[in-house]
Amino acid sequence: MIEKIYEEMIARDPNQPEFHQAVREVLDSLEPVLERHPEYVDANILSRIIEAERIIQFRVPWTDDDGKVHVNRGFRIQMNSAIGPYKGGLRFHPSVNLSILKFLAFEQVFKNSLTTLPMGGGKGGSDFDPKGKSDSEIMRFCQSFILELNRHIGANTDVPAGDIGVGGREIGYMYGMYRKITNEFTGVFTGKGISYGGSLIRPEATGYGQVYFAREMLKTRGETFEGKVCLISGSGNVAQYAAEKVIQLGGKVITMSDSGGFIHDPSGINREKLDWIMDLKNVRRGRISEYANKFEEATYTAVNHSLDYNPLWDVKADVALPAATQNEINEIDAKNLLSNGVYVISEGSNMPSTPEAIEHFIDAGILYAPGKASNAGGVATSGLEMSQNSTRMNWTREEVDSKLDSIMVNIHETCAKTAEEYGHPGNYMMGANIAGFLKVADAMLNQGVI
Ligand code: NDP
Ligand code: 2IT
Repeated sequence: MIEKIYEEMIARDPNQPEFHQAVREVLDSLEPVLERHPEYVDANILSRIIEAERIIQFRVPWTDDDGKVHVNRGFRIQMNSAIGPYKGGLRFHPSVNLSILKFLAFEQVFKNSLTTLPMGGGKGGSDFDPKGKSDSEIMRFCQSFILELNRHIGANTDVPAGDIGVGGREIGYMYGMYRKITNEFTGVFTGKGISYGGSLIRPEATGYGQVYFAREMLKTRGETFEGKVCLISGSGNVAQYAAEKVIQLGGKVITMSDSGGFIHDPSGINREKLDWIMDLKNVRRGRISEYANKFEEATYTAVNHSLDYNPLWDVKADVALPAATQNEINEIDAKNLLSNGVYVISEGSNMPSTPEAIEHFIDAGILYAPGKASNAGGVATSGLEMSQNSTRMNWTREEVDSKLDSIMVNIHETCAKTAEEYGHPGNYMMGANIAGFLKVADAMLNQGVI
């Protein structure tokens, strides 16, 4: 039955490989669930859960600083609202298309369910490339994007946030335009600035949560981060705060990257060097290659597109924390990671490992956490931002961080327990997919065929 549903989906949307990949992983995990719960089969939950409730696509015209008019494409995938309003980020990157946003929205449904907070799943964005654009160009683009998207979102309908290419600056411009159009100050958007309804710890949350999850996995073997050598990919929001938390827990981060290549600093990226990277990326908006000019103990390796592997994953280490983009770890990378001694992988990016890579991790019996569990801290803290907005209260850093930490501990426990209950002990991927699915499937079942 699973095979048939999968084939029908491919026939319907043949050109969406990333979406197919995300669906395949979840469907394959659900076999033991369907055996125990024929009611999900009878209600055809699977065919319904892989079909978006609504997809919005729109034109985003904007004018650059020279007065030239450009047109990008905007999207919002409203995937599933059975357990709460649609919730998920917006991605601005030239690679954005329906396949990528549908895979992200699909993953978001299960991730949001795992957080235990009442949030459905959605995702959106544009093929707009923010690189090299001035602040005023970014502002005009964001305003044009919201001029259309505003009518489809709302604090109780759909609450967007950031993702690749969308951080505090972009959320600010979008929120400002939304507020002007609707004449309402509501909690639509998370990741807002602190002075206008944002939550403390939201910028840190995804990276911190990713490391808390890894810490929990290490705990099952009686180990800690102390002295662990860590590889991080990316140098954006998630990567920066994953690095910060690893440093705080006594680990040593030796790599970071951007789309141009990666830096390897065998002496470790310490607090002072990380501050320099944060300034480089968040203020000066420069390239990671500059790190190797500033700190001579480091080397920079440019991405070589003719290689069929990423040399970043071919460095000796204990822990890998991917935090850049989808499919950044392929089968060769997985083999390299394993042969270099990596035995903890906690995904910050969404779907960073190809199915072949995941198979190697699971076969090797290492501590492997899929993104929908280990990167859920970001959206969980978005959920906490929504709660604070609804009650018009603000929690302290310590309060939010402690709630985030408990949520990550809870997700870890749920994944571990569910994997065991369904006959796959130690397999966090099975645990995450099954536990995430069960809550949404039950809600769909109870709410009838809608
Ligand atoms: P940012 O835009 O802040 O940073 C992205 C980083 O990844 C940059 O260093 C970027 O390099 C690099 N990168 C992006 N695309 C590619 C690519 N195609 N090849 C190589 N490197 C690439 O995004 P975030 O840190 O927010 O997101 C990183 C990952 O984490 C994404 O997969 C996102 O979906 C996921 N995630 C984010 C959450 C959040 O709260 N922000 C929550 C959960 C998951 P460059 O600057 O050169 O493009
Ligand atoms: O992939 C993700 O979970 C995010 N980009 C964060 C979504 C959110 O709504 O905070």
